[in-house]
Amino acid sequence: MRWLFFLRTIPLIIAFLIFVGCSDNFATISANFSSVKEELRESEPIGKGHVNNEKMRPKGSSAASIDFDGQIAMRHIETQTSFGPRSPESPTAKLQTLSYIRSQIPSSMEIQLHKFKANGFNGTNLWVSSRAAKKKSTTLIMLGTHWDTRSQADRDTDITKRNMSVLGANDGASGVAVLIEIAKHLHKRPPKINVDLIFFDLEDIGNIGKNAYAMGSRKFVEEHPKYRPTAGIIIDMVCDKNLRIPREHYSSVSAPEVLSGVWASADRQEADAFKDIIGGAIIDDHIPFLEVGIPVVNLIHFPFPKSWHTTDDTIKFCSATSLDQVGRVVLDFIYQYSFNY
Ligand code: 1BN
Ligand code: ZN
Repeated sequence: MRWLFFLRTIPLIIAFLIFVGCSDNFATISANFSSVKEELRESEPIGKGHVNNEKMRPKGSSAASIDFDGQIAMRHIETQTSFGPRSPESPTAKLQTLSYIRSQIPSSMEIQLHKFKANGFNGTNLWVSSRAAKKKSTTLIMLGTHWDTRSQADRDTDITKRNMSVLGANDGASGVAVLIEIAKHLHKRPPKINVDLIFFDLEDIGNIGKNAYAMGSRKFVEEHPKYRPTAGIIIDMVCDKNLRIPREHYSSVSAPEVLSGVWASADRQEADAFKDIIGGAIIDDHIPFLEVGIPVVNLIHFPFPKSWHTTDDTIKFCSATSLDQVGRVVLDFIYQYSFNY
């Protein structure tokens, strides 16, 4: 009879064990939930359009984990350099590059070509709109880079090479590579704010003859007087193995909040290429925007690497890790802005 009593108690024992198991899970779930609440409290929005410069989320949370693929970005550099220099005297390479960039942009995004004339050159800026938030948000962040390369390697140590054009793995292709991968991320995980990506032409013929730097972005700003993004980031020369990005001077004077937001992202992303010191004063594609009062910062390697404006600006000095750092920082900035919206 004793074994019969034991048999009858088995369901009760099982029920008790299930309850103990569940309550343990329940305790874990509620503990996790309260830690999520703690996180949320720490990361409360600090106002519309305000760029955060505090650490708002603990590392390892969604803002910190951005799986940017630096190796794929390296392949974008390889492809662009395979076309040869993308300077005004290489129209075929320029057409191939434009067509390559277009082919990489997700179909959800709108592409416009801005054709312009500057100092007798024909230029093309490629303007990509990722407006997933459309009218739900009035915030628009502009991310830009130049896709052209310099027609003369006028810093080459070998003077016989100074008339040759620059291949521009770093100075041209690296920014394009990062922006293409950013476009793919924005397509997969649309932020709550609007983002434009602009690939500028004719940035890099400054001081050759009577040409200036940043002619493409200047024409873009002049010919789109109603285009007024909330803020922006220009990236240039971001693939070097020893990447070093200090706070560019004009950006720190005219767009300090955006710059602090970027450095907060660099901090969250543990991107040690970003140096918390003031760097050079660079005339790049951010200047025409700053001149009309749009806070746009320039993320650029400084002091310039040895390969700068030489025939040695090839992929051998590039690193996937450097591209990865810049990609993650810019995306973190966008998602943080979106989170605060
Ligand atoms: C950046 C990359 N720049 C040219 N190639 C801009 C620049 C302008 C750099 C003036 C140095 C001086
Ligand atoms: Zn250059």
